[in-house]
Amino acid sequence: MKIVQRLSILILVTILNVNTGIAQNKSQKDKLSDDERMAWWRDSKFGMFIHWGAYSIIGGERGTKIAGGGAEWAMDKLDYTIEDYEKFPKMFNPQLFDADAWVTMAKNAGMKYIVLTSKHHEGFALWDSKVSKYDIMDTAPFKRDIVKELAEACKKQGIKFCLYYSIVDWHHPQAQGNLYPNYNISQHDDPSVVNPDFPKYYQNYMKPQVGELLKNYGDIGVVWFDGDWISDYTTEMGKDLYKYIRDIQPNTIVNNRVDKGRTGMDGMNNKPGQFAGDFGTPEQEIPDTGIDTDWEACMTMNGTWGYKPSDNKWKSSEDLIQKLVDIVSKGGNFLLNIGPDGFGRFPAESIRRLEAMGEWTKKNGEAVYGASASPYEKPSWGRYTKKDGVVYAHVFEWPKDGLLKLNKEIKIKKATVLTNPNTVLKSIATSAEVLLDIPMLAPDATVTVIKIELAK
Ligand code: JFZ
Repeated sequence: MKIVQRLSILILVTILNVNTGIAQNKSQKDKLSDDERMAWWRDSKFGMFIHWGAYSIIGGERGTKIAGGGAEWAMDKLDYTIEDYEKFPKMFNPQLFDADAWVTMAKNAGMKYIVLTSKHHEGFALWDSKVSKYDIMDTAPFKRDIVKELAEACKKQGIKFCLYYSIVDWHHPQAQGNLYPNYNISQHDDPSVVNPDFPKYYQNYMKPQVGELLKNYGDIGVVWFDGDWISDYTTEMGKDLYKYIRDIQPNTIVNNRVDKGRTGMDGMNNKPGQFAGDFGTPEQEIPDTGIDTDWEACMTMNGTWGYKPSDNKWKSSEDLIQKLVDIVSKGGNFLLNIGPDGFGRFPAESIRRLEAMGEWTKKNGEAVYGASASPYEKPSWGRYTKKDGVVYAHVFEWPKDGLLKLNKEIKIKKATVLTNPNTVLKSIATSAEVLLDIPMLAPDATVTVIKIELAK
C-alpha cells in the first residue's frame, strides 16, 4: 500500500511538473506525504547534537563548586542570579569557532545531520534575533551569526541543518526568569509554579523567535524542542507551534517535545495524529526492543551535554559504535552530542571518538544508512540490520570457534565479510541451525559486519 501511495505521488508530481513547470514547486512540496517528508531522516541514522551557549564558558564550575550532571544547567545549578549570569553572554567571544571545520568533523564521522542548540534554557540566542537583545549580535562581543554560519557550512557540505530550541527560558521575565535565582527542577511540574505571563512569552517572544529561525536560514531539517514539561506550557501551544512550523516550512520535521508531556519515551507508541510531533526522543537510553514508530536516541559521549572539563567519564569508541548499531537494529536514529568549549573547540576526547566512528562508518556504512530494524530476535553475538533482500550481521563478540550461529529463518544465497566481498563464506544449514564458517580472527575488533544476501 505504501509503495502504491508513493508511486501515485510520484506520478502526480511528474504530471504537475510537465504541465506547469517550476511554478508548481512550492505546492508540490506542500503535498509531500509524511513518509516522503521523513524519508531523508529515516535513512540518515546518525546525527550530531551540539550543545553550545554562554554556559560553555562556565564549564560547570563556579569557584570551588562543580555542578552535578549537565553543565548547560550552570545557571540553575550554580545559583546564579539573572544579573550575575548576564556577564557570560557579554563575554561570549569564541574566536576559534569555524563552522566549516565543525561540519567537516561531523561528516567525516559519518553523521548526516547537525542539531545546534540555537537557544538553551539560559535564554541566550546564538543568532541575530530581532525579537530579543539577549542574542549573539546585541549582547555578545562576537557579533557573528552562528546559526547563519553553520547553516551555510551545512548547505555547502551537503549535510542537513537542524535546530534545537528551548521552551524553558530562565532569562525571560514572562517565562521562568521571574523565578530566579530560587528556581529548581522540582518546580518544573509543580502546577502551582507557573508564570501567568507565560502565554505572552509564547505569543510575542518564543513563537516569533522560532519564526525567525525558519524564515531566515534556508531549509531547516528538524526543529528539536525541549522543556515541554514546565506547567506553563500547554497542549494547545504545542499543537499551535507544530502547525506554525509546518505552515512556514512544510517539510521540516519536528520532535515530540513540541507537544506537552512527550519528553523521553512518553508518546513513543502513539500513532501520528494523536499528538503533535514526528518522532520520539528517548534520552540517554536505548529501548530494549524495536518500536513501531520513528524515534531518535540522543546521548552524550561523557555525562554532560554542555562543555564540562571535570567530566571524564568518556564512553569508549567501541561502545559508541555498538550503540549506533544497536539503535539502527531497532529502527531508530542516533543523535550523538558534542559540547564545544567557550572558544569554539570540540573537546579532544570527542574528536578522537568522532574519528574512530568515521573509520568504522566509512567501511560499514552500507549496513547502517537506509537500513531498517532487524526482523529477527537479538542474537547473543551482536545485532542484525536489514535492507531489501539483504541482512547484515553485526558481530560484537566474535565466536572463538570460527562458527557464527545465525537465526534459523535466514536462508543464505551468499555471505561475505562486508569489507571483503571477494571471499564467499561457507554456510552449513541443518534443520536445527544455520552456521557460517567465518575467519578465526575478527577482521574488525569493534564490530565486523557480515553481509548476507537472502535466497528467495
Ligand atoms: C533536556 C535539557 O534539560 C538538557 O539540558 C539537554 O538539553 C537535554 C538534551 O534535554 O533534559 C532532559 C530532557 C528530558 C529528560 C531528561 C532531561 N527526560 O526525558 O528524562
